[in-house]
Amino acid sequence: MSKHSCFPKLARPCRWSSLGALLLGVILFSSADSCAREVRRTPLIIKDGGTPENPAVFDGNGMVIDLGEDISAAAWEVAGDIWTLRSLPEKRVPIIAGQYAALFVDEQPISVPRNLQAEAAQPDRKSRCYFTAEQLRPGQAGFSEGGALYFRWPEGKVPGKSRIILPPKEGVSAVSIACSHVIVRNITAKYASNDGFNIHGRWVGIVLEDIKALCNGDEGISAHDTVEMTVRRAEVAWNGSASGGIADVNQCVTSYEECVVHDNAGAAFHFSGKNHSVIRSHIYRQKRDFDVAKETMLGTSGIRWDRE
Ligand SMILES: [Ca+2]
Repeated sequence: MSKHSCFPKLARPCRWSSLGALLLGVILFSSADSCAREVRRTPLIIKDGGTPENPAVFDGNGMVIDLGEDISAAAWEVAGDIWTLRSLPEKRVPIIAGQYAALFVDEQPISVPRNLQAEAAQPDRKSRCYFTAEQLRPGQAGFSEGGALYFRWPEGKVPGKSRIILPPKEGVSAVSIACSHVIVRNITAKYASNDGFNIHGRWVGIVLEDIKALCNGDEGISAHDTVEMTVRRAEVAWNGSASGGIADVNQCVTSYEECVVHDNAGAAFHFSGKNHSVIRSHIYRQKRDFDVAKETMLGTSGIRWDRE
């Protein structure tokens, strides 16, 4: 396990004068402070687990994984609240419609709706038909035949006054976990094109604690396959997935405790795995709290849902 270390290594022991002790305090304090704001710009893959009795611990110490690119100053063509970018940054192609956020205005995910009427006329272009700029509602985006990206500014954001953030190319998650018996804590994952925290496979004994999953193109947290995972004290917000801020699927078994889930584009929780529980959690500014597939088990208690 590559453990993250905050503090500078002190080469050899020495006796401290009170001034020295004070200086050390300042160094350690400022080091801890800057560490708390460390921003990592590349995905993190956690591969080293422990045992059921002795799980490995990956403590991010407040690390922020931010995969977004600020394209506010790109060559936007402005027509009122419709903004168009004629050419996407290098290696970017139009994303499919109906699932992910194409970009973010500050924290707000900008969705790409499917144009089902156009798809009916072009069945070979499933999820590849977009609305024209004029047809978009606030907070929606689309792509032209030539690959231009356009969007209508969301309500509550003044055109030109907010940052426009582009997630990386399709399919990139901020944190991937590929091992069993691991506790992952104190990490904020934002602006991935796929999930903030993504877990695939047959891993068991995964615990996420005191994490934030904000502004990811797909879900904030998503467990797949036969993963068994517990999440405690997570904030999951402004994620762009049409499914949910959290989407646990396939045959996974997951439980959530003391989580806060708000402002996600889909439901707060989408469950289509085997068995799930959510207790003592707060949901707000969500059109839907739980979206649960047939045959999937869900137990809840102590849920507060404020429908603002
Ligand atoms: Ca996903």
